[in-house]
Order: sequence, then C-alpha cells, then structure tokens
Amino acid sequence: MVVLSQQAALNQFLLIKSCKPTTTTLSTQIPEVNLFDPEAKTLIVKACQEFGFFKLMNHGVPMEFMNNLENEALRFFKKTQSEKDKTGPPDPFGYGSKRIGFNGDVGWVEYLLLTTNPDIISSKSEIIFQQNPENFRYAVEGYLGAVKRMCYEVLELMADGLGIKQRNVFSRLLKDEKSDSCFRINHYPPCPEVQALNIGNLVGFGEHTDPQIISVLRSNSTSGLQICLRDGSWVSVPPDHTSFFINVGDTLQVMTNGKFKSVKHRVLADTTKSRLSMIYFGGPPLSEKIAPLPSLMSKEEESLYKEFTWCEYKKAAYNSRLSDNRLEPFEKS
Ligand code: GA4
Repeated sequence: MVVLSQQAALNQFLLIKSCKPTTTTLSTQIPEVNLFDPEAKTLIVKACQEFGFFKLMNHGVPMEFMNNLENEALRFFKKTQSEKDKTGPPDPFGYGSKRIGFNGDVGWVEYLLLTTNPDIISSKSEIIFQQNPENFRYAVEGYLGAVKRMCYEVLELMADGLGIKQRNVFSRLLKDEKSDSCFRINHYPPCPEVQALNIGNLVGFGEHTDPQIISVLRSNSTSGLQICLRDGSWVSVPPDHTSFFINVGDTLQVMTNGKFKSVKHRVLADTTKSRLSMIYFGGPPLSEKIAPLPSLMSKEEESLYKEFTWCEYKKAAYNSRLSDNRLEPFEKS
C-alpha cells in the first residue's frame, strides 16, 4: 500500500523507462577544451558545430569561488520548506520547487533563479539576498564575476575561431549593461524510492534547449546531466566539479545561421546522491535584433530564420513547454 502510494506520487514526474534506449555510449567522448591550449579556438568551434557542447578545463575560475557558492547554496536548500517558500514562487525569479516555468512542466528539482542584471528590478532576487546571510550574496557575486570573465573569453575565442574580425561580436551582448542574463542554482535531491520500486529513472529537469546565447554550467560530482546527440541518442556526461560545461543556446544557433547547434539536454535524478548545479545563462539585451551574422554567411547563403528581437523570443519561450522546439516558429519555411 505504502509502496503503491509512493509510486503514484512519483508518477506525476516523468519516468524514463526504456522506450528509447538511454545510451551511455562509451565511444562518445564529450569534447574537452583547455582554455590555454593554443588550439582552443579551433576546438571550441568544432565542438559547437558537432555537439553544441563541451567541457572546459584550465578555465582560470578559482575553485574557492565554486566551493564557497556550493556551500552557501547547500545551506539554503537545507532550510525548512516554509523558509524556502518565503522566496518563491518564481516569477520567473525566486525559489521554485518541482514546477518549472509556467506551463505545467515538473521535475524532481528545487532551484533558485536570479537575474544577473542589477538594473532589472526583481524583488524576489533582492528578497533572496536579504533573507540569507551576507555571505550568500558575496558568494554569488564572486562566482559570477569570475564566470562572466571566463565566458567572455570563450565567446571571443569562438568569434576568432569562426574567422570573424570583430572579436567581441558575441561577448559584447553579455557585457552590455542591459544584457538579459540570469543565473540558476539547481538542487536535485536523491530519490531512493525509484530504485526500490524499479520504475526507471526520475527526470530532474526535462529535455530542453536553452533559449539564450550560451550557458555555463558547473556541478558537484553527482552525475545526471545528459546531452542528446544528432542521431537522437542520449549520452551521460561524466561529472567533473573542477570543470565547466558550456552549452550553445538557441540564440547562438540563429546568429551562426545553424552552424552551431543548440544542444538538447536533460538531467536525471540520482537514487543516492544529491546533485547541485549552477548555471549562468548569457543573454542579449531585450531590444537586440537576433539574426545570422552577415560575416558568417557566404554570398548565396540565405538566413534560415525570420528576424526577431530577444524580447520576442523570450516571450515565446516563456509561453512554451520545456521540450518544445522553440525555434521552429522562427524558421523560414
Ligand atoms: C531553460 C533555460 C533556463 O533554465 C531558463 C528556463 C525557464 C524557467 O525555468 O523559467 C524556462 C526554460 C528555460 C525554457 C522554456 C520555458 C522557460 C521554463 C520553461 C518551460 C531560466 C530559461 O531562460 O529558459
């Protein structure tokens, strides 16, 4: 009886059984880039074209910043549910539990979503800082400062690697004081019941692509992240708490006229260990027109997309379900 009700409670979350085999293809090596490698720009471009994803090592972000924030975040998630709920629900910023977005998506996850732009008045982001020890704010600021600098460098190498003269063609959008970027800390509690009940894998965060330009993820050493390859198979990404994982977002796919692919990814909850990840989503200013860069198009090449502003795209994204193909309505037929 107890077992049945547990199973019923878990059934509301997506359980991945074995419909489409979840591949842990050992032969599929996740591309790795050492930021100080003289070949870094070439390797970044190759990884973004083939996977839309790569692991970044030797990135220059001090471990201290990562550990500090991880500790502060764990302190937050250890609070009682009613304490945490005081900073929710996310609108879209704030604390959220199980519900993702506004259109019925759920996952085995709790999270904090913050804006990284001090000009965007988000009372929830401010409440989160006020209701936590000052160390929390310092930890977020320290971490984001270092991650943003590293991210600008990655975007500049990308432009260079693509042969674009204007090295800051992507990074300027994130450096802009009106950049609409955000930051997310996800906590995936372990779920021993799914193993006991033998009912498959519990989805922590369902499959989706990120709408922004680029996403920079760091997690603790618990596995769960999977990326979808071009052939539709899923590959587990071995965790590495000392490295970052970089995702191409939808906006970068458009700016490169499809040369870079925004990567579909998801997170499965672990049965025994909790996973903590922090993701910086670098987005352009709301008014920015998003279109393929002319410098990346050959003479006869046509844009695959209708022109739109980031504000329009973001609005459409927030009206979509997680697994929707958000770019489709913006593709030229
Ligand atoms: C995916 C990337 C970021 O986490 C996020 C997410 C956002 C949210 O959690 O509120 C969205 C999702 C993300 C895409 C589609 C919409 C909006 C949930 C959702 C169902 C913060 C973002 O920018 O887009």
